[in-house]
Amino acid sequence: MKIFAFSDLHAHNFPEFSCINGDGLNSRFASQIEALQLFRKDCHEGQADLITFSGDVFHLKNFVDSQVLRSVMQEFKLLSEIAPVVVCPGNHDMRGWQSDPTLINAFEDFLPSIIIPKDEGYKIKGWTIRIFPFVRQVDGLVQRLQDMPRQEKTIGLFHQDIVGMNYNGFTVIKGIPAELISRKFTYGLFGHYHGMTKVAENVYVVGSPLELNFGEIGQKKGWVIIDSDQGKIWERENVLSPRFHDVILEEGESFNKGFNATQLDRDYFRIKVKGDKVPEDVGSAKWRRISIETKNIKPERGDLKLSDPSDALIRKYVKAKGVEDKEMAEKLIELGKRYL
Ligand SMILES: [Mn+2]
Repeated sequence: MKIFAFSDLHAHNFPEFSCINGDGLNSRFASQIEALQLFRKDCHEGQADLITFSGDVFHLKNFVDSQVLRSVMQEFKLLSEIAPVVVCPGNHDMRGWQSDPTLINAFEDFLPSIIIPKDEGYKIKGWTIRIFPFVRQVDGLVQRLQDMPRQEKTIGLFHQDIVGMNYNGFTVIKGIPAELISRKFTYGLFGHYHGMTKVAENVYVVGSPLELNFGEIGQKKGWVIIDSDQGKIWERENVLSPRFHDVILEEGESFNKGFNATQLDRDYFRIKVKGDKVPEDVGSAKWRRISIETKNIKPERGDLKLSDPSDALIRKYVKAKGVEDKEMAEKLIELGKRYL
């Protein structure tokens, strides 16, 4: 049986550094959907028998934009036409502090192939998929796992921290020990931390399919594939989705060197320029992905601000709405100026 595992989609119309693309979608959300499409293509070509998701479908907990909901539901539906999709609820799938999955329950109602198994797990081809939805107090879950006999031919889906993992400069003390999962299950597939990480021979933190923000620079992104007949587990890295870059330019240093055309066109840049003069070639990359910090200038973000110089505002507006809107943009700027 071939299992394709993904996690931590965090679907959202992220406002920063985004624009509205030709399909009327938030460009950063569009990248999330594109990553799902890459995953679906891989599931299709690799003839997946089962697809697993280790938690955090939507970024926001108690609200989702109708367009985001519709697009994500559509993508999950297409996935479920390839193979059954088993979902483990993450903390972003819970309502506030309660262990109460909210929006992902809509999947169960609308898409019969989306499975959120109960305690006994989901059975397929002689295997059992068990889910362990996110809990805030991990001690009880660790105890439960310790008391459990080894689960043969079983894949455990989790959304928790793993003891000893190190991220953002701190080491996880309260979490699940990787060796416990390794001992009790044939495979363990975790969500929550967003960088793909092998934590034991048979245990993976799957990670998000693409970088979601500047905090995830350098993390490995993609999905995990298991061939349960051959006893193999491997990584599939997504090298096609946009990446984030923090760039610091010394005085007089040019920006474009060090990045290829694909990166300049596709990626998000947060540029700090030392000194007062912004190199000319900074302007040749896309406006929505650049913030500039000099001694005197505060970071500039992609959203429209009336405090921007009017020519910059027009450029941003035209970029977001299409060139034909230039006249309208100029009118709006004029209108806006009266209130400044
Ligand atoms: Mn999470």
